[in-house]
Amino acid sequence: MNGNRIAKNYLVLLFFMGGFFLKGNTQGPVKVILDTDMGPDYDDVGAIAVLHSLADKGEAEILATMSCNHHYLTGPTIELLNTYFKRPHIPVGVPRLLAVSMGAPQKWPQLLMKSYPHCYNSNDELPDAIQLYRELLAKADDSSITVIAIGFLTNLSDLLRSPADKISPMTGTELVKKKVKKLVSMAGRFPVGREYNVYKDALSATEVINRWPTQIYFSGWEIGNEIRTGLKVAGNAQLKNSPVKDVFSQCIPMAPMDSLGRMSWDQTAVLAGIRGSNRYFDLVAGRMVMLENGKNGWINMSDGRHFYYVMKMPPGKLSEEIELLMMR
Ligand SMILES: [Ca+2]
Repeated sequence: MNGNRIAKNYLVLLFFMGGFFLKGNTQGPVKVILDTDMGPDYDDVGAIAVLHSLADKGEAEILATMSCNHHYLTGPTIELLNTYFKRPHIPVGVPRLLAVSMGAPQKWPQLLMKSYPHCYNSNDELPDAIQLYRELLAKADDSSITVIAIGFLTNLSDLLRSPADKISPMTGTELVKKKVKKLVSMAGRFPVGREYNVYKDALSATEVINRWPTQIYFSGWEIGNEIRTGLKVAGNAQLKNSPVKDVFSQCIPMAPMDSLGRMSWDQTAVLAGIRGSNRYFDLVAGRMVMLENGKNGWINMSDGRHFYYVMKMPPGKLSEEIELLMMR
């Protein structure tokens, strides 16, 4: 009798576990293309660490990592970091058309290039980002790709403008509409303001804001500004031979404003892009609009296709969660 009850309970447990795993398998990891400026600020290093941590946990599948920044070291730095995180084969695309070129004032990419294995020394050795986007989207399932942009919107604008070619009979806009599920972008200030990723290439930002055919989720300047990370990474004695630690250790002491840790703009977009925003942020629906001089504004619309995040989780708690992922 007792044995029967144990067997019955075991079967019930298996039933619920089966349901759990079945649900997990049907959802699967989020298929991500990351688009980063990897240079001017070092939150991109924290963001790519978060991305790889979430991939390690089975929550994300990284299809490609793109640079939107012409600076010659951006592509090699991205490849170096992918290699460090044991994913050296992730394709890296770089801009071939007009793009902003911005190096790092703290010279951290040069530091990494001296210290860690990498295959490339210049963007000239890497493929065109737009071609790579088109190839990946052409072979993707419908509405299957999440694009996470943590830099200028240059590549995404060029992708929208790309014509049909031998890769696909669809234009870039048609490919995005069919294959992309959503865009999550660290860009803008809300409800109104002027933010670096927007004003540095305002023409591209305008194109994407006006023409991108899927939902766009914006993690604005005001979100990442509240979330400080990097001190625990820099002070973690157990973390050895880590490019993430090296960058934060080198850069944080160079700016008094970073004494509480570096602002974590880009990590927020990666985290919410993969896990969804619900646990971390409330959403405001509407439409982002471009104003003069690279400023953006906002129009509230209940049926809007754009959303901006508003802090829900206390910033200190979110900082802890992000920094744990950066140290994984
Ligand atoms: Ca960035």
